[in-house]
Amino acid sequence: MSIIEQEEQFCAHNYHPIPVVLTRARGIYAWDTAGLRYMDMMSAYSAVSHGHLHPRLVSALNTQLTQLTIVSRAFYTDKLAPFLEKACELSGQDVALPMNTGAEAVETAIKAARKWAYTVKGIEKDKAEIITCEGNFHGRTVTIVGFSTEEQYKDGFGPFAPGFKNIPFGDANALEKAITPNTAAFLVEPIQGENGIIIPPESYLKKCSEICAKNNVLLICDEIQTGLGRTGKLFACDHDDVKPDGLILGKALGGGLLPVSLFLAKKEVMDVFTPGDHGSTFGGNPLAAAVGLEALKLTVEKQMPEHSAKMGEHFKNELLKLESPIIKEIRGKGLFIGVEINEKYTSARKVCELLMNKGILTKETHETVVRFAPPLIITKAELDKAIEIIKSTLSEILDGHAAA
Ligand code: IF1
Repeated sequence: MSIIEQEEQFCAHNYHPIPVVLTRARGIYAWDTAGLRYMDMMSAYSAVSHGHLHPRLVSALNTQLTQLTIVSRAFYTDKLAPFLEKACELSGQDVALPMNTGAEAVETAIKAARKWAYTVKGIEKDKAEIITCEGNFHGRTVTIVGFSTEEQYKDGFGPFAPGFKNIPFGDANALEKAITPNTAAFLVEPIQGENGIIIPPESYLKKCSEICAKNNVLLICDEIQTGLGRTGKLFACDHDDVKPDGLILGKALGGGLLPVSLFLAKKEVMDVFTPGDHGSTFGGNPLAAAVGLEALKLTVEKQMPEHSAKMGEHFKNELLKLESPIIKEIRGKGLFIGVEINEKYTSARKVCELLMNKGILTKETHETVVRFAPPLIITKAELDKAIEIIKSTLSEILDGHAAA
């Protein structure tokens, strides 16, 4: 029985992986069990922004592994506070609450916003509303998928939590109109990832920030995917010079080694939590804290946001130069790029499978978009190699289409 057949038999079918079996990775590369090398242009959905097994992150993990791993938050440890102070310093937030997965940090933000609404803003108990956007992706818990607009993410999982209202993404007036006296917060991705790398109009977030401030509504930005340099700034909020009332980080915060997430907020918001209100067995463990701190330091010391901006610009320009009729649109900021495929010629899935055969690994999102989000350490030469592979793949498709 092959590994793929074994996984078919023993693993739930909640994914449809690209047919490659990986066994090793380092930097921007991964190798399959046949020893073939691939460029990872997906970075585990941006969790591997530092590259696979970055030596400084592995060293931070190995050192901590010889000292202390999990003791729960029933006790203090010497690693959590330095990690959280660095995260607050870099984000300009006052306080952080450590969790593990992105969804857990989003759930934490939802709880904080609701309790702030009742205890600080004075909204009537159980009446708090949180505004979210059509096309959102904030995780897979039942609460979170309850306000998804992707039917498949909801189908069969109801009933859902009340208190959420969706508005069109990118329309600040829609936010203004949706606010009621019961609105606690506006939860938004500065750039929508899963929806296909959707960039809002210029200064959208700035306008939303002003509308929220005017209405005493918390602006909470989900930067689980866009954070830590992915879009060419340390945080995507920085493109609009916006400091949200709450910030959610995850993915790359764990250095591609383990799940680390944070909900960060101003003191007035985080103070709603009193001992026993909220928690997590693994949240804030010293292993995660040691890696998280090193991941933050590495991001800044290696100027990864600046590199991401430069490389992203180069990559987008080279893609544009291909002038391929198969490419309908190229969207993105920094190394957070989505290429919309013209369905007349082929599907995004098909493009990903052909790219795999030529040594590039990536994944489609929403049938028509090929996502390119390589580790932020990728060099110009490596990107140019990727462009060559993409170029030959697209022309093969075109020839095949012409022949057909
Ligand atoms: C899947 C993509 C999807 C996220 C944002 C919270 C979370 C995510 C902005 C939850 C997670 C992952 C989940 C994974 C595929 C991937 C993803 F956009 F990154 F490609 F689904 F949209 N906020 N995104 O992007 O974080 O609990 O997963 O740690 O669920 O298929 P998590």
